[in-house]
Formats: sequence, structure tokens, C-alpha cells
Amino acid sequence: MNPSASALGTVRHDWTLPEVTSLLGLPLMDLLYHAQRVHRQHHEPNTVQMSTLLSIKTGACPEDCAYCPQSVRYDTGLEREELMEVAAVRERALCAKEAGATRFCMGAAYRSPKAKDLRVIARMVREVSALGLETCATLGMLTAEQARELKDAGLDYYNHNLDTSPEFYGQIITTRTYQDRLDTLAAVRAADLKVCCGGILGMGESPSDRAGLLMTLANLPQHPESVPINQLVQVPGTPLAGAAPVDPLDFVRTIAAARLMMPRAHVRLSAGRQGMSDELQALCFLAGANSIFYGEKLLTTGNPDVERDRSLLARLGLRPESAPHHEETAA
Ligand code: SAM
Ligand code: DTB
Ligand code: SF4
Repeated sequence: MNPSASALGTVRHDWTLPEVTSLLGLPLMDLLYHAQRVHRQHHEPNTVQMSTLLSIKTGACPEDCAYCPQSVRYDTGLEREELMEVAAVRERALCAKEAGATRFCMGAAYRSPKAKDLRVIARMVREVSALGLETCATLGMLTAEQARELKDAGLDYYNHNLDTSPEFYGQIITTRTYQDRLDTLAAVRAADLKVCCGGILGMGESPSDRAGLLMTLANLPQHPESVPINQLVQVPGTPLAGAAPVDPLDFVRTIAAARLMMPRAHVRLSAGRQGMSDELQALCFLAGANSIFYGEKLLTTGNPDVERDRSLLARLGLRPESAPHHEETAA
């Protein structure tokens, strides 16, 4: 099927695999043209939303995600760290705000958080929110009650990725199911939190798996507000170290298709930017990416430093998106 140009960019939840496949296979210039056109219908052009990540609990995770340096099953030489103190997290959030981030995302290497840890994390969320930053957390599986507890603490976004297609998923993770992930996303929505949900490219998935990931994301009852598209960061010791790298232009195509299928979402050019040229990143922005992780570290691996990103944005004439109005009670 050939997607009709006028229908592209409408909010739909009934995508079929052949439709997504044909979108991904459009001549690149047509795909980029449509993506940028639709981008401008729904978003302020030339702006980029900036989130800073912090790993608040690192390593020793019981899950077996084949890409992840934090799984206890792989020897990656990563030093484990217990849950951070609230004051130390607040300090890091303040630094992120001063550097220009508008959202602070706290990540923990959990399968799911324990009640006592969640109480501490809720305090972190309150403190970070009081700084006037948007808050995001990624803590693994959540029950509906846990999602509500985070919402009550002032959490804005919850990140929980589908990672890949339902068909390929079993080759990447065996310790929890695709349905577990969908259940967490439903719990997060039920608590009226905003959803950040995307996936990873470069894990050995087929073009049809990429289409399947995008189709599953776009056919969720409500599109995620934020869609991170990660390129695998290969970490020695993980099963995916040495996987064939994704063709950079296929990465760009996936971003463009995400933009067209979820027109109102922020599409985040996420992990993997450290190895990308400025020109490749520019193509990703042209394809409709309008968000990045900002700061020299992702969770445990590197990200371009602040100076490089400031210069990239300046070279491209992009400006940071301003923070949505937020009650500021401190600093
Ligand atoms: N443990 C929680 C979970 O898995 O939901 C939260 C943290 S986990 C590190 C968050 C996401 O980071 C994963 O779902 C995956 O998409 C991404 N990620 C982890 N390792 C990565 C890597 N090496 N390259 C790219 N993305 C990665
Ligand atoms: C997402 O999609 N990417 C971020 C965030 N959500 C939590 C994490 C990327 C992690 C890359 C590997 C690391 O630094 O440990
Ligand atoms: Fe654990 Fe999350 Fe890493 Fe999977 S991605 S091993 S759940 S920290």
C-alpha cells in the first residue's frame, strides 16, 4: 500500500504492518519531506526538548535484557551503587537545570521497585519537581498503586520502553514478557501520568521488527507523549556487544516514521548520539526528532558533553524548548 500524502500525520491507532513497512521504504527524500511537513503542523519548528538522565540505583539488576550493562548476569565491570540519597539527587537535578535541561529523568536498575525504595523515590520526585523541573522516572514494572504513588508525589512522565517488536522481544529478554510491559504502560496511564515509551535499534532486529515496534507504539490506546528511539550502545560483556550496527539512514527512516505515525509526540533522538556525526543528528532532526538526552552521561554510558551539544544546536539554529509552566517552590 502507498500511504496517501494527505492522510499522513493524522492521529490513528489502526496501523497495519504493510502500511508501516511501505512508510519506512519510501524514497528517503519523500519520507523526510512528509516528516518535516507533519512536524511543522504539530510542533514549533527549530526547538528541541532537553532531558537529563541520572542513574539513582545502578547495576545488579536481576533481569536479562541482552543490551544492558546493568544486568547482574553479564560481566561488564560496572560498579553497582545503592539507591542514592535524596539530597544528592536534588543537587544533580539543580546542576541539570542550570545547564539548561527542562526535564530530569531518574533511572533505577530494578525489575520493579520495592515499597520502601518507592517511598524514597517519591521524595526525590517532590524535591526535583520543586526545583521547577519536569520529572520522569524509569524504575521497571509498576503496579497501578505504585504509579498513583508517583503521580501523587508530582511525577510528570514515566519511561517504560517496549524495546522492539513482540516477535523479536523473546530473543532480547526472557525474564519478563511483552504483556508485562503493556500492563505497566496501562497502569501508568491509569494514574494519569504521561508516557515515555520507545525502543532500541541495532539489536539484530529485521526491518519488519522495526515496523512492528512502531506499529505497537502507535496502536496503543493513546500515543506516548514521548517516544525515545535509541541506537544500541554496545557494552563489552553484554550479549549484544558485536551486533551488526544499524544503517544510519535506516535509523533516520525510523525516526521519520515515528514522527508521521505519532504526530503529536516528542520523538527523542536518544542513546547512541555519542557515535553520531553532527550531520547524522541533523538528518534525525529533519526527520522530526525534537528531543534529546542532554548531559555527558546517559545512565551508565557516555553521551555528548554539554559543550558539543550547545555547539551542535547553534550550528543548526535549534533552540532549547522552554519548560511548560510549572509551579516553582524553590531555587
Ligand atoms: N530497569 C528499568 C527498565 O528496564 O525498565 C529502567 C532502566 S532501563 C536501563 C531503561 C531503558 O534503557 C531500557 O528499556 C532500554 O530501552 C534502554 N537501554 C538500556 N541499555 C541500553 C543500551 N545499551 N543501549 C541503548 N538503550 C539501552
Ligand atoms: C531511554 O529510552 N533511553 C535511556 C532512558 N530511556 C532511560 C536510557 C539509555 C541507556 C543507555 C545505556 C546506559 O547508559 O546504561
Ligand atoms: Fe535491568 Fe532495566 Fe537493564 Fe533490563 S534494562 S537489565 S530491567 S536495568
